[in-house]
Amino acid sequence: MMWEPKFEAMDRAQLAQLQLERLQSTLTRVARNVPYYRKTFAAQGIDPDDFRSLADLARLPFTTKAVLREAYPYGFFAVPLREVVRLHASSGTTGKATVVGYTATDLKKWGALTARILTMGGVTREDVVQIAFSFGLFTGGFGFHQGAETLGAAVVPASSGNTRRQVAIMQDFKTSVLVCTPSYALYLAQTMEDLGVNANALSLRRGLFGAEGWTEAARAQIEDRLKLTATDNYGLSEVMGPGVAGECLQRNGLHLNEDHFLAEIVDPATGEPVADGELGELVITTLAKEAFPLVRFRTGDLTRFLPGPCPCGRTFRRMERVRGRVDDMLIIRGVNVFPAQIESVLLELEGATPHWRVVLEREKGLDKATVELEVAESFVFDRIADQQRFLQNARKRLASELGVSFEIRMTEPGSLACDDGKPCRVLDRRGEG
Ligand code: DLL
Repeated sequence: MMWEPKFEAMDRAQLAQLQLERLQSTLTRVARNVPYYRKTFAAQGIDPDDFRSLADLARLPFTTKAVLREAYPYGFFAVPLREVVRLHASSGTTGKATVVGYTATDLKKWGALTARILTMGGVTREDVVQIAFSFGLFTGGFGFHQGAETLGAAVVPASSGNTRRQVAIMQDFKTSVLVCTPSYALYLAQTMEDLGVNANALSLRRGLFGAEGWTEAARAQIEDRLKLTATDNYGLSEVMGPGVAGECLQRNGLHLNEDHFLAEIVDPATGEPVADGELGELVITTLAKEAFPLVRFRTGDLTRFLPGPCPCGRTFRRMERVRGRVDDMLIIRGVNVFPAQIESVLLELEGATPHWRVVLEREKGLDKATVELEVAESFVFDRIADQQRFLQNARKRLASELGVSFEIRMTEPGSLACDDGKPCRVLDRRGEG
């Protein structure tokens, strides 16, 4: 099922044409109405009227969170405030929040985009949708609320918190769809178990989770404990909120709503596009927003494009679930390495556990990288030869996937836990002595 098959299953050549037209009109509008773009376009000799091909995108300047912050609160709005009917704000975990605005048309489009995400996740108008995202400046609550109403489902704007009450609502209202963060879903599962509520007795069948990173292991747990099918969805306030990308029921990557958002993946260090399918930073240009359009916004989120068509029939490209933040990037002997990349190689090794860290040192002016890895207790190396093979294989895999050689050190289970119980993945000693 698709909410807007006309767009979601659009022929790729037609989509490219639509993107180009929308991009041209966005560029014209921002050049006229947003001082930052007017100035940077002028300085770089960019004339929106000359913009003829999507391939020219790489000539346009990036927009960073820092630039948005400087324009606090309304400096990036492309319409007068009287045309704005809603304000939200990014969480502002680092520094000042960014205020984002929506015109009435923006809100309508946003509703359609979140209706797409809900439909992708298997929601229909027959459903009772409990939204346990907070309703406030955060975009999650209102964003999904409008989508679920657009879809014609019965919406329960439960908002976040008061978990016992959420459970009672699920029981009494016969909630069939849960929308919240994956961590809150797990917390709800725990609360239900503590209260002796049997998930099988509830009406839950689908869960749409997003707004933070999670893993396949978390998905398996949520599905098992809440008895629903869980899909991932992605978005960010600067660009819109939820509604940017979501998994269909194939659950093999998140379809980007490409008629509204032009996505690129760039090397976070150089800003150059990475080769197709390589991991890098997601950069988004909005194509149809009125109040808060953005050109080449650096999301800071790491992902890659996935190849091939999706059996669901959508033609929109898929991105892999977000692996982490660019801020986590390490530069080892000049090569960009993300802790998430190391982890994904390690987790494919039989006997490895998710408990590991990388230690960086400097020897004779050169970076030395060592991965310390806890090995499962059940995975006993009877023979030195097996141990050698494991280490050799791990080294080879890391070197070929990351382009850097690592030493591997196996450690006892439990030896890498940090004080606060959270993993600390990187110990960088290169600045010491
Ligand atoms: O989290 C919007 C949203 C609400 C998305 C509800 C999905 C569902 P912000 O508060 O601005 O907006 O946070 C955006 O959260 O840059 C990512 O780092 C992270 N994030 C969002 N969705 C995912 C996801 C909303 N599915 C920031 N996986 C983004 C991993 C995610 N990280």
